[in-house]
Amino acid sequence: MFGWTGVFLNVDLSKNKAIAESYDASMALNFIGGRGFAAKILWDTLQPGIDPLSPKNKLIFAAGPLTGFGLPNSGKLVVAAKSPLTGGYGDGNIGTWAAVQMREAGYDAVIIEGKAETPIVLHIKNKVAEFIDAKDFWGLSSFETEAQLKTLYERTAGVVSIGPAGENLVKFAAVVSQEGRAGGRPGIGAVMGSKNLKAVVFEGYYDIPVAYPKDMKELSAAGYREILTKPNFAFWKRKGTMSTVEWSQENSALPTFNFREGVFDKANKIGGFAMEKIKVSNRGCPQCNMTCGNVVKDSERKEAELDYENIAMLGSNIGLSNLRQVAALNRVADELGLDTISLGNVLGFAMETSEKRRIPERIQWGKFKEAKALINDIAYRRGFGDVLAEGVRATAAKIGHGTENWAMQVKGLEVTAYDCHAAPAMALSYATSSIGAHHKDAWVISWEIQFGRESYSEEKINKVIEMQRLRGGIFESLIVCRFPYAELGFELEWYTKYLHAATGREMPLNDLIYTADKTLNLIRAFWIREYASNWTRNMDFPPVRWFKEPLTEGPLKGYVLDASKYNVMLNKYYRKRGWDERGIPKKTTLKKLGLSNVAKQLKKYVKLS
Ligand code: PTT
Ligand code: SF4
Repeated sequence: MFGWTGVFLNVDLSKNKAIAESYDASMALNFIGGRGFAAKILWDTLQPGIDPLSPKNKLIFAAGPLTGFGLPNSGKLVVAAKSPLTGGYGDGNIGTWAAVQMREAGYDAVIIEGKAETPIVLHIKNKVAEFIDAKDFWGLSSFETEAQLKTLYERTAGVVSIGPAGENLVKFAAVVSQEGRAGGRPGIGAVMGSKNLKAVVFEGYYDIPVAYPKDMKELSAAGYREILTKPNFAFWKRKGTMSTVEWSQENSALPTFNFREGVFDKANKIGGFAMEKIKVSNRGCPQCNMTCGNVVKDSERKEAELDYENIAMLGSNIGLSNLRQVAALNRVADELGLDTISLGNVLGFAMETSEKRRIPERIQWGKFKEAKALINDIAYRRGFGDVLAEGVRATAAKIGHGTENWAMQVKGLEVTAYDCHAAPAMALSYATSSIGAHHKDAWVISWEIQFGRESYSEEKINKVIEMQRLRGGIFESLIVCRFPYAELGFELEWYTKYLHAATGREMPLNDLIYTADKTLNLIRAFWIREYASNWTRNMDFPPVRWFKEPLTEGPLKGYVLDASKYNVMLNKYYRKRGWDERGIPKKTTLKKLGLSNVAKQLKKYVKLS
C-alpha cells in the first residue's frame, strides 16, 4: 500500500507488550484514517458495556493517509476511546508533532489497552516500544511533563500527555500537546489516566510509503502558496478564531451566564480587537502556514493561547470580562489538562446553581480567583470540585431540584460556544453530532443566520447532513485541519489530489462522502449498542433551556426554540439519514453502506427496522 503504512501497534499496558499488526487495504479504503479507524477499531474490538475507565477500554491514537508528508495543516492526530463522560463514542483531535512522528515511527494508529501497574510513559521509536517508569512525572502539569520529556529525548519528539485532571479521572480531562493544543473533549485524558499512562513520546525516521513523491512535493508547495493568496489570510493570521466573539455578540449567539443569554454587555473587552492589543505572537499546529493560536501574556504574566471557544466559555459564559484573566484560566486548564469547553459549562452551571440556592456553596459570576480555585478543586477532585468533575449531566442528576434545566449538554457532552435559542439548525447539529454537543461535525450557524434563523426547513436539514459528511466524516478521517477549507475557502479538490499523490488511487469526493456516511453510521451503531434499551430519540434533543427559557436581552429578546417544530425536523433528518423514528439506522441503510455485519450485531441489542 502507498499512503498508509498498513500497520497498527497494539499495546497492552497490563502485560508490557506491544505487537505490530498489519491491516489490509479494505480497512484503509473503507475507513481512511483518524476517526474512521478509531470507530472501526472500537466497534470491532471493544466489549460492549465495559466501564470506560477500566483496563478493557481502548485508547486510540490515529493518523491518516495524508499525515507526515508535510502537506498544509496535516499535523493532526485523533485521540479516541469509549467516553467516560458520555458512555458513547468519544474522540477529539490535536495538532501535534506526535501525529507526524507516529507515522514516521511506522504506524498509522496506536491502540492501547490494559493498565500499567504504576505510572508509565510509553516511548515509541522506529517500531520499538518502551515502557518507562513515570513516577517522577505523575502529578506534573502537562506543560512540565512535556518540557521534561523533551530534555530526555530529541527536541523533535512528538509528545502527548495528561495533567493532574487526567490522573484524577476527571470526566472531561483532555490530552495535551505543545503547551496549548488539546483534544479529546469527552474525557479521553481520563481514559489515559485510568491506564496509568502519563505520556506517549513518538520518534521516527522512517519514510512513509508514497505513490508519487514528486507530485506530492509539488502539490504540497502549491497548497501552501495557494493559502497565502486567499483574501481572508491576513485577517485570519491577525485574529484566528477570536473575531468570532464579535460575530457571536452581533448575532446573539455568544454564550453568556450559562447560555441564559446570547449577548454579553462586556463582549468588547474579550473580543478579537481587545486580543489584538495584547497579542505577542502566533502559535499553532505543525505544518501550518496559517497558525491561529493567539499568544498573549495572561494576568499571571505567563504565556497563554487564545481561541474563540475558550474565551467565550471561560469569559462571557461565566461573566468574566478581563481578557488577561480569562487567558489565565485557559492556560491553567491546559496545564491541568481539562477541556475548556466543558469546564466553562461546569463553572457556569455551578454559578447558576449557587445563585438559585440549590447548593450551599457560594460561587459568584465573574470572580477570577474563585473560578481559578474551583478549577483546581475540580482537577484534584476536592470538595464540590469532586462532584463537578463528573460533568454537568451527572452533577445535575446528583443535585436534582430542577438543575437539569440548566445543564447544557447533549448525550452528556457539554455544549460548545454557540447559543441556539434562535438557531434550530445549529441545535440539530449539536443534537446529532457523533460525540455529543460539539460543533466540529456541522458548524452551520453562520450559514443559518444568512438563510433565516426562524425556519426549520428542509434546506437546513440538508445543510447539517452535508456538513456532517464533510467535516465530521472526511476531515476527521483524513485527518487534516478543516480551517483552510472552512475559513479561507481552500478548495476540497486539493484533498483528492493529495490523496492521489499519497496513495496512487483516485478517490473522488463522492467516494469520500460514502466512506464518511459509513463511519458516521458505525459511530451511531456504537452509541446504540452501548445504550441498548436506554437509547431513545430524546438523546437527539438539544438542552431543554433553549426550548423553555426565552432570551431576555439583546435584539433577539423573547426567542426560544419550538419543540414541536424541532421534533418534525428531527423526524425528517432521520428519514434522510435512513434511520427509523428512534434514530436507529435501518437494516437497509446499513446494508447499502456495506455494514450488514453491523446490523447483525446490533440486532442483539435493539430491534431493527
Ligand atoms: C476541540 C475543542 C475546541 S474547538 C477548542 S477551541 W476551537 C477548545 N480548545 C481547548 C484548548 O485550547 N485547551 C483545552 N484545555 N481544552 C480545549 N478544548 C476545546 O477543544 C484546535 C483547532 C480549533 S480551535 C478548532 S475549532 C478546529 N477544530 C478542528 C476539528 O475539530 N477537526 C479538524 N479536522 N480540524 C480542526 N481544526 C481546528 O483546530 P477537540 P487543537 Mg482540538 C488550548 O480538541 O477535542 O477536537 O475539541 O485541538 O490542536 O488545539 O486545534 O475555536
Ligand atoms: Fe492548527 Fe490553526 Fe493551523 Fe488549523 S489553522 S492547523 S488549528 S494552527
